Amino acid sequence: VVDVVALGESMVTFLPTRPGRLADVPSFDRGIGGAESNVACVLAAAGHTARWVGSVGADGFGDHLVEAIGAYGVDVSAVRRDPARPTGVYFRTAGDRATDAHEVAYYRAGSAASAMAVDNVDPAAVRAGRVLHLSGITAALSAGCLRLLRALTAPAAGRPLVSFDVNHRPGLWRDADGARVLLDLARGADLVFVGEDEAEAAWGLTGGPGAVRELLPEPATLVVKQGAAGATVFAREASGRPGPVTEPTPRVDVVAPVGAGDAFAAGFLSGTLRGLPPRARLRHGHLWAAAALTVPGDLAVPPSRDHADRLAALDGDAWG
Ligand code: KDG
Repeated sequence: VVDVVALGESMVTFLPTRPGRLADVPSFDRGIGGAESNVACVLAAAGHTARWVGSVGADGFGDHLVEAIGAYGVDVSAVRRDPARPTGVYFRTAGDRATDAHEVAYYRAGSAASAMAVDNVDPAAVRAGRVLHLSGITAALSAGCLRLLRALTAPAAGRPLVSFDVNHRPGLWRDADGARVLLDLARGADLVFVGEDEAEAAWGLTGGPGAVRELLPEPATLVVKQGAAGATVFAREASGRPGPVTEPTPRVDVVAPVGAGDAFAAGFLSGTLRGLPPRARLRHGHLWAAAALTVPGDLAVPPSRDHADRLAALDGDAWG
């Protein structure tokens, strides 16, 4: 049994070689991206077993994604190669360090991944993990992808623990239904990650983590990320007490926030798989996110398990 299966679209990413508007940046460095495969890569780099399920074109960019994600130690045997559709790509600008205002240009409409559907994804490969990690990005790709996510988050006997990162990407939702769809999908998951900023943008919530929990009482575990302030987990199991646990975010010199949410989810999932208590899960999430925040691309190698365990065990003052 693999620890985590992550399903979603991965893309070749193009990161600017210098700051500026997309209109002005003359050259880009190639990287790999995709929220769900990022989670799989970081988990594999930390010694967990992880599989990525996706679909890429039968093209050079598809080869690159399969090779690069495989090189992290992720099982890519269930990735589909679609001869009729291209691999998605996206470009981004460096963004403003303080505000993270950046431009993103996706070239993914009609991509191989957007054609993923209930009838072309192997259910055995998807359900083979202890955890199935999904995100709201997939729901925005096509009607077929949305039906696939609905099927995977529907109650089913013996399903793996379903982890869902809301990942609200306004640029991908052409209609107002996105907010409603994301809420419905989150309600079907066992573990949900959502940023306070996303909860405000999608659902108009401004009342902090408590307001998010009120809207989303269903998932056994709900993690509300509060950016530089901290993160709060509401966990019905594990702690034995129902109250929320909040852990401040360690201060780091941010290079680029992209990928930090994925690394956070991976760290939290790692703690979950290891049976760590809620506070330690949050700390691992923060530590792994800190690694991603301090590199320009999506992916950073997380701290080793020993190192992360030692940092997570520091007393509260080091964290507050
Ligand atoms: O979390 C990082 C992702 O946003 C990035 O890799 C691209 O998956 C991506 C998306 O759809 O925005």
